[in-house]
Amino acid sequence: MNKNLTRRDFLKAAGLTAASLALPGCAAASQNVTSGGSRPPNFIIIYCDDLGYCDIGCFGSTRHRTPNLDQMAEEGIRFTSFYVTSGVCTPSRSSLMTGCYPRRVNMHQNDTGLCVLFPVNKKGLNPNEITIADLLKKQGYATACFGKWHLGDQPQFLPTRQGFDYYFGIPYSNDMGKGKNNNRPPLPLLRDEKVIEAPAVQDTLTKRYTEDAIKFITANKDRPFFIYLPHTMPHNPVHASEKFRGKSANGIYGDAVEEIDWSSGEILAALNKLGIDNRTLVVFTSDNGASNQFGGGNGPLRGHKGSTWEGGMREPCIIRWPGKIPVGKTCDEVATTMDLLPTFARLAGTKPPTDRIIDGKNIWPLMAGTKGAKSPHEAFYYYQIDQLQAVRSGKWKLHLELEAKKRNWGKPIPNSPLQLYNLDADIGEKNNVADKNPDVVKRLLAFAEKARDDLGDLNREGRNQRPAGWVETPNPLLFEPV
Ligand SMILES: [Ca+2]
Repeated sequence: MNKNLTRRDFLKAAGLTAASLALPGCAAASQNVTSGGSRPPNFIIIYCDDLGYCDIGCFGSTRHRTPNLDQMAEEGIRFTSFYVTSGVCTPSRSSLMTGCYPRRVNMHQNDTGLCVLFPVNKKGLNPNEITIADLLKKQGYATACFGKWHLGDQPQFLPTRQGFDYYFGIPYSNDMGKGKNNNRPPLPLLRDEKVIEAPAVQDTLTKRYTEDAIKFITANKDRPFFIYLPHTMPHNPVHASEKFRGKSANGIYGDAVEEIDWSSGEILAALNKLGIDNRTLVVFTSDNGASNQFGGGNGPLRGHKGSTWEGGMREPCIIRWPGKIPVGKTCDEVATTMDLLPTFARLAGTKPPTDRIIDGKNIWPLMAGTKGAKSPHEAFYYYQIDQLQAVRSGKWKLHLELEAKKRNWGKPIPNSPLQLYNLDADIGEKNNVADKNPDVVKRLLAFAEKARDDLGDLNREGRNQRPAGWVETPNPLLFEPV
């Protein structure tokens, strides 16, 4: 136990955190929010790691029991064309935090051109970017992140420097700890900026994130709060706590999904118990599609994690806010994780940053089920690392003709042809209808060229990219027992 966190340490740290939230500056900011008329809503984003499009009941899973998420969908709205901006963790997360495409904020690749950050990378999300947490904190929100960050493991890149009052979680993927063939540090579990356990005990991560999040919700029930809960699961190596292990019909992967369902139910129950259900907007989604190796499923979608097929980037999404969001609805308009920042900004009584380009749009009319509301995106871009591979506009998705189609791992695919799919009729991207729709192809190619100019492409800088954060001599995050 001495190597890990003791119960006493945990309580002590939680107590200090509660005290820090009660600082006079924080209280004053909170009063600013409440004195301006109606109180802004709380926000909770539950963000799974590698959960597939069809891994929960309300999105078609018949293997996983997810009664809490199914009920959440009945009490809210399901988005069925909801996108992340990358098929892998780091770039996808950079978009959720900043409301921008990964290339915009230069988080589309790591310091050596690989698709995600690794421990002790020089790169991280630039602290000058304005995250959702920065924006809401400025509005007087209490902000906390519980889970996997993956936007830089150096101190200046951690959640605590990116708008979060409090952090509890692992700084990168759970398969990036010390192994036989690497010199990486044992997988660190952090509270704020301090490693409190290494290697992190993964079986209980979902449970501990949940308990800590509920503690934070309870402590901040009387003021607006923003909780970002990026689960470590069901990313490989998949773990679940004792109560769930061996209980599902789909091995450890199903166990982990069912534990996430439990976790979501616990959080919704806490909101209800505290009487703040009606002033809390909760989003449930995933950072990218399921891998084809570990038990997850993307159902009718083609492809998987790490690709620009729908299976890599279209995610299950449920949004619930009793009394404000209609119950039991489905929205098939194109929406993205980038849209959460501008939408939350509006709901919190402020606006997104105006001194820089923000790619996300306010999708409140879609969330609110406004009759006739349409996607605010004339086009959506599918990048893989630094390469633009596809573009969607309305029901049409065009895969670009590529001499060498990049993959995250392994050699590029040579001579990938131009392909056009009607996603309304062909969600599985099976029937290439490019030949029959030359005008559509032309229109989507023009969007692609617009993206190349703005955001860049392989071997081409975009005119409106911003620099990532950079540290010349990064240090490993190590556990130092006192
Ligand atoms: Ca992921």
